[in-house]
Amino acid sequence: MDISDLFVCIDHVGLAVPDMDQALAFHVGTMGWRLLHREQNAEQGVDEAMLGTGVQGAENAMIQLLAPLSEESAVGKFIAKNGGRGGIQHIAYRVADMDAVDATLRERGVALLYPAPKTGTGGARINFVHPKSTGGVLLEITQPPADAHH
Ligand code: V0V
Ligand code: CO
Repeated sequence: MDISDLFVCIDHVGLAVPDMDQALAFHVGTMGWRLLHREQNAEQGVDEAMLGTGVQGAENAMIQLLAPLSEESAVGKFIAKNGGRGGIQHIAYRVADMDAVDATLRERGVALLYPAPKTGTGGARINFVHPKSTGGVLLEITQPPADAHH
């Protein structure tokens, strides 16, 4: 299958942050990005804030601030390896049909982290490709729910 048409856009860039309050003060207070959504995702081990910019109500660029819920979580380990500092933890591609993209990537030998998609921000379906298979960048694939605003 040609999956090129199924990649819609970069949904968000995920930033690991050691301190959510400080990160919000900078990205929202100083930079003026809008706070679109707050959520805790216990399965992913993150406290999350989705920020956006662009036309209000139709933000076309998003960043996801991720503070770890524990040291053993993916984001906790990332920050520890980075000397206690934050950084770019992942890039998320939005797809129109997760099942089709998932199946085609597997056929092409890509090792997705989860055997089936898990629940992400706002009820999205998410999966990841390990940085070892991508040249060093953790890639997320996300399909937002049909009624998502962003
Ligand atoms: C680890 N490595 C990374 C990396 N994390 N490289 C680039 N970006 C990252 N984020 C490198 C690390 O430096 C080592 O390189 C190597 O990978 C170690 O592999 P590992 O032993 O498997 O490392 P771990 O235990 O740190 O785990 C890495 C993975 C973990 C990718 C398996 O982070 C994971 O399960 N991620 C998926 C879940 C996740 O990230 N959730 C948080 C976002 P050397 O030293 O060997 O060269 S949640 C989210 O985005 C949501 C909810 C949403 O958007 O909806
Ligand atoms: Co993400």
